[in-house]
Amino acid sequence: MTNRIKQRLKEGKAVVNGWLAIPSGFSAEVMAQSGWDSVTVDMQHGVQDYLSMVACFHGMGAQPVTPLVRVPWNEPGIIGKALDGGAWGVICPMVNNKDEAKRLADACLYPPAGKRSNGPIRAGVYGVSTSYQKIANDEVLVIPMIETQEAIDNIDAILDVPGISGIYIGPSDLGFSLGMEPKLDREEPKILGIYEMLLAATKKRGLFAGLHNGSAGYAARMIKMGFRFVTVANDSGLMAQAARAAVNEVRKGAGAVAQ
Ligand code: 3PY
Ligand code: MG
Repeated sequence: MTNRIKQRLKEGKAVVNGWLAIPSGFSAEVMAQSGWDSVTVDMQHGVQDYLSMVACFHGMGAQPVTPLVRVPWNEPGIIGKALDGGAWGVICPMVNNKDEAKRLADACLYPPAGKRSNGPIRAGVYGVSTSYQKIANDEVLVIPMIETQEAIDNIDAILDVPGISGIYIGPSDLGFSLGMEPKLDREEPKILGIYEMLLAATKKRGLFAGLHNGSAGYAARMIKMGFRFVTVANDSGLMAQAARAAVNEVRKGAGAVAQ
């Protein structure tokens, strides 16, 4: 088995990524049928634990989406377990310097490239059981999140760590770190300037840049700007949005009796 989004990125195509906060294999199944290229289980801020991550991977298994995880922190124990459980890429929060990027790459990659421990309990049965360890280092995506001033200051050293596949920007934490409001879909010239700098720094090394977005329109704009991995909101946000719109439409359409 190969990592389909890795192929897409190689071809210069954009990856449209779904995001799972809801700890349910069924909602993962529904999301996976919606046309995303990859779907990420969010163990940092989503209401997800290890077993719900595995349930979400089961739910998306029948669809041609690449299963990814955002781990809660840069900690080799959970990173190894997430990969063993079937993630084909790790998005890791708050990677701020070269040592932290190296720690992430070491946790994601088998020796000699890294220090990942052998035992792909579920990943190994993805139809290629005996050769998973041979292909894992080539297929697994190692994606540090860039979301602080410190990470911006150290970006060259972070990107030069062997094994890093690309970056994922967290706009709300980045805003916080710069003394601004924590939010997505930002328009501040300073932040857009940072995005341009990160796009140039990744492109020159053949790496991709990803971004978390709140809306489809902003995500499309960011692809045009150069991002090659965009997330749109998350399952719970999309459900709330659609539910609110349906309720409003009924009340508006039916008139006073439904107010
Ligand atoms: C952020 O905006 O800080 C994020 O981590 C998005 O997921
Ligand atoms: Mg963040």
